[in-house]
Amino acid sequence: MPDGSRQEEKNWAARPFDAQRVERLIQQTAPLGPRLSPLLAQLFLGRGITDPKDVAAALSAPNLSTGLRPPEQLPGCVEAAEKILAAIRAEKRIAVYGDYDVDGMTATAILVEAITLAGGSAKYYVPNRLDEGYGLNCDALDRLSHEGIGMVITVDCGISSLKEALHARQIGLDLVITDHHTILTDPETGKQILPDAAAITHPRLLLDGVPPYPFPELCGAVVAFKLAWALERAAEGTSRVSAEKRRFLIKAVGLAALGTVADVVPLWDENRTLVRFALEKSFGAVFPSESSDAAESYVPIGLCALVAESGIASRARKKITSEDIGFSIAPRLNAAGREVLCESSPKDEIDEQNWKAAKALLEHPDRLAAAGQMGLASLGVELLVTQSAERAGELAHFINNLNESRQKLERKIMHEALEQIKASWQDAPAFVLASAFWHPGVIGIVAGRLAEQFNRPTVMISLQNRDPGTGSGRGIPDSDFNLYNAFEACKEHLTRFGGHAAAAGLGIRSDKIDAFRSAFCDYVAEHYHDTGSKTLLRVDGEFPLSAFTNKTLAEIDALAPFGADNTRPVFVSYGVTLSAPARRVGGKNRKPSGSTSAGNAPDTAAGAKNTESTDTLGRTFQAKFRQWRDERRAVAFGRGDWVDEMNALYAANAAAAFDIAFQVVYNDYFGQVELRLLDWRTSTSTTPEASYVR
Ligand SMILES: [Mn+2]
Repeated sequence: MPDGSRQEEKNWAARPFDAQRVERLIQQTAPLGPRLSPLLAQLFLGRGITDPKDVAAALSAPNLSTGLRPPEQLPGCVEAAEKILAAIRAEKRIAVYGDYDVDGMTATAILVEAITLAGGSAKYYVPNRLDEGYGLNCDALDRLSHEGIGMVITVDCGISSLKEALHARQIGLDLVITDHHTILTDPETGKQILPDAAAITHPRLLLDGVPPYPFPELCGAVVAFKLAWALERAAEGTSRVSAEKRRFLIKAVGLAALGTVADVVPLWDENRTLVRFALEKSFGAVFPSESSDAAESYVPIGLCALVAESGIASRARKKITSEDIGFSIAPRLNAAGREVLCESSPKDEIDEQNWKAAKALLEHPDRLAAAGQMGLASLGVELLVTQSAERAGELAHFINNLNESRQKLERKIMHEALEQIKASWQDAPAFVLASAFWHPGVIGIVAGRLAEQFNRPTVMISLQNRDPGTGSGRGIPDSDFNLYNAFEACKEHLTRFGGHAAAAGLGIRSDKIDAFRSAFCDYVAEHYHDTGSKTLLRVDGEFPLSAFTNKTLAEIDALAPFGADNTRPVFVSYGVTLSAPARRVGGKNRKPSGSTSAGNAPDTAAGAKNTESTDTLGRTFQAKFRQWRDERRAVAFGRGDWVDEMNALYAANAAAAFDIAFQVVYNDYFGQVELRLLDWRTSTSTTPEASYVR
């Protein structure tokens, strides 16, 4: 760089800090529990948690009976449980109709097992993403009805299926809808438009005279979990359930936690309690060990097998983290639902082998019988419900291989999308990209990565073997921009749309794409006031390198689990120098040596805010930073490009000072804390020590 300086890539935005409030919070919480360190107090305050009681609650052991609202509070939940129990007692055959993402798969597994435990017989049906698409469809309902199914329970879908609900009624199917997606509203009256079903449970459902649910940010699997809880209570006829049912509910909390982390709902309130409980209790025996007794485990055996396949169990680890779920487990399960292999898709040798394995697994005679031709997502559900260790092993191995096919497809699509942007849309306020060569199951992940990288709302449309095409959009994390509303405003160009503020899907005819693009870009230009092309990096605090020790890390972990709306804290240190030139490590497609407990080489969950940078952007940056007598190892996955940049500055001046932004993680391999470098600049601080917060 000609002037020997370097600017940060992201906007570093400090969370509010006030030394007096830090001190006050420490004093106020002292009687309620262990004394807070200034760092931890600052983390809470910076995240808007100011009430000492909330701080104490966040730090105390997760408790389901005080930390979760009972199912009676969830709108429609008890009524749905009663309808299901009546169907069980009438010996109706029941099908749980799910979705092909982790939230849908775990929700399906929870209810299938709950109905069985309550004395009923349940099948599951997971639509094929490519052939059927998301949500209920009339053909599937017809097939289920022909198979003798008398009741269909939707999970993670169904709330906007007005037409399909009418069809179900016409063919005599009882329909129970459980969902968490956006409810249609009448623009004139503002009233909710609901499908005609026997019962509906949904956290945003407004019932006459009933106050709205206080924390509507539940994922589909948690809605299913609450219904399962209500069902076991109703079946038992008391609010205390048997030991067997209690065991099941603890296991179901684990499944619901997978859905919660994978669906990127905020990890606060009930969601945080649930995930913390799952990590400590439900997943207590997820890693194989001599002492663990299968009968004592609350983990589905298929999940244990998948964890073993994923490689995260290979280190001396006692516990699984939310980041393990988000970056390792969820992407693997999701890979099944992406249908990356299908009859018509082009295959290399490895894909060909995987496709043969898929067909053999789908045709297995012991397979839980299910209606129609389901896709590979049904294997993900089977992994979660199977009782056979052998079958669990086969499925886990297959799903792990499938994840590699997914990564390969994703790299190719990312590359082509970047080419399109470079060629035509560099200055557009939002991206609407389309291709007939993009696999519709993978476009959502790429849209999420582009939205984050360019700080612009992104819609990716696949026209592969289809017109209307399938589109998947992602909004901007940490912003007020609402993607669902944007689609609503442009709906004249769409054949269908649905979803949430941050992630939504659509259908569109190829001849409407240009018109949609200009309408969507106009909407974005008007409604999204971006802070420039840089993405926002929220900084929790500024501390010297010496502050980051194993003890500090334990304090930081008190805020865990980290994920949506509760991101792993980010710190900055000013005026650090390199101890030696930075190095590039790891092969192009290999994980760096020494995996860390805060996630291995990151692997993206659907819609997760973190981008998968490991395999696609290059090798890993590694360096040691020094500040006075303190030295810390730092890595940045996929940022091999930083090595040359930083070393050029170091070569010009070995005392060159940098300001670095990073997260702190524990490296199991080296047994010490290390920094996960997120951004850096040449130091602008002349007397850095003067500005430290100690
Ligand atoms: Mn969901």
